[in-house]
Amino acid sequence: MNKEQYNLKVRALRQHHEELLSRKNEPQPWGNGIYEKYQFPILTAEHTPLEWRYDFSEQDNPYLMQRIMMNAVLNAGAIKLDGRYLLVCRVEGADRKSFFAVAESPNGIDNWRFWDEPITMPEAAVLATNIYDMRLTQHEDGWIYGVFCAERHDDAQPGNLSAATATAAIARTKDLKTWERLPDLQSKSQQRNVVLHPEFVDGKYAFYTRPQDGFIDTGSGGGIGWGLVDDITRAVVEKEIIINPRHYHTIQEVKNGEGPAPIKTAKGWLHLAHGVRGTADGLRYVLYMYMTALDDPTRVIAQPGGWFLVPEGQEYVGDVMNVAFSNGWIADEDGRVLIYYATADTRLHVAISSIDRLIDYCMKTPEDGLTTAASVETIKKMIQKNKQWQA
Ligand code: M1P
Repeated sequence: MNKEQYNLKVRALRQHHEELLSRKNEPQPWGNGIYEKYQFPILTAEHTPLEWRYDFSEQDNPYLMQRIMMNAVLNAGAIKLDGRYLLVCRVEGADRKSFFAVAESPNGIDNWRFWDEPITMPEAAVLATNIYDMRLTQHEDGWIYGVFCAERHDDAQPGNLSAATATAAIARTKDLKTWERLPDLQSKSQQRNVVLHPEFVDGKYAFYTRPQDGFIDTGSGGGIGWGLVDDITRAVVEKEIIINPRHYHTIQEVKNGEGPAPIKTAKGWLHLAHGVRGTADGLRYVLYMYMTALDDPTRVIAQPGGWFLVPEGQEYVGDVMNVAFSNGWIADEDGRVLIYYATADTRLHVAISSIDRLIDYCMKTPEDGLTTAASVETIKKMIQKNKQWQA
């Protein structure tokens, strides 16, 4: 390739990338009335900056190869800051290491652009091998907190290369650029999917937890937990209660976990969570919702039965099939709620609803009666009610 050909190839590559980044995204027709999913994923490995992947020196990279490949963009924390829609994405490289990178959009839907460099997250006292799935909380103390999973090899099992531990790591920032790392949360068990509540409760910091016996298995961990912490700079959960339990033969039989920090509304706190069940084909991750009381965020006041959002069509396909996961949403000033969800641990999407619609969904969707008989009765009740509307 001569110099001219090389330059042409670089130009074509940049143009192709720009076309992907600036592609308009439209709502999918025929939704479910609860939210609108959008036509295209909003962020994929292909959206990451070319400068992260290509060495543009013709001398050092004469074949214009990707020198560092990216594997996925998924599970993002979300925040609207100074009018800007921002996602702290989990980006996974071809080397399986996840890192955090901020992507920004003018409307929260399309035209997402990563900031120039990934986040340099300061280390905790014990170095983590991998970090991922940040929940952002704009806390009333004035800080923006990022709580995320820190994964380390379990050195108590030296013969087992796959033995790992999961811990909730905590960092805080004012601008998503400079981060102060605080010590990891201490609790009796391993933790993943830990989320900081945005307000003080009884003068303390409050965390949604997800106690688990092992790195993957929740085991005796009964569901989404709750614990209070006196000092966020040395966060210790002494007492943990389960506020949203798992149940036999439901979408959250095997595991569940809080999604993003809950949204405060006039009718209560809106929660988005993921539920996991076993199938002959492995685990199925779906999203579900529940609401808790304004005066007591641990008291569930509504829980629609079944899932709220699942992978559909192409969304099923990817690195980890049959997974929908969310740890970020934005309650916009106009009442819209932008829900950022990942599918198959591969790519990120947006679905749009509103505070009013989500409250209506939570309060008026029948609960899971936990048996076939109860489900049939619920359906029959609606058929009966609808008789008055028939011609
Ligand atoms: O692979 C699906 C998800 O698995 C984990 O979630 P949980 O701890 O509930 O099993 C997380 O690693 C998450 O990142 C991942 O999307």
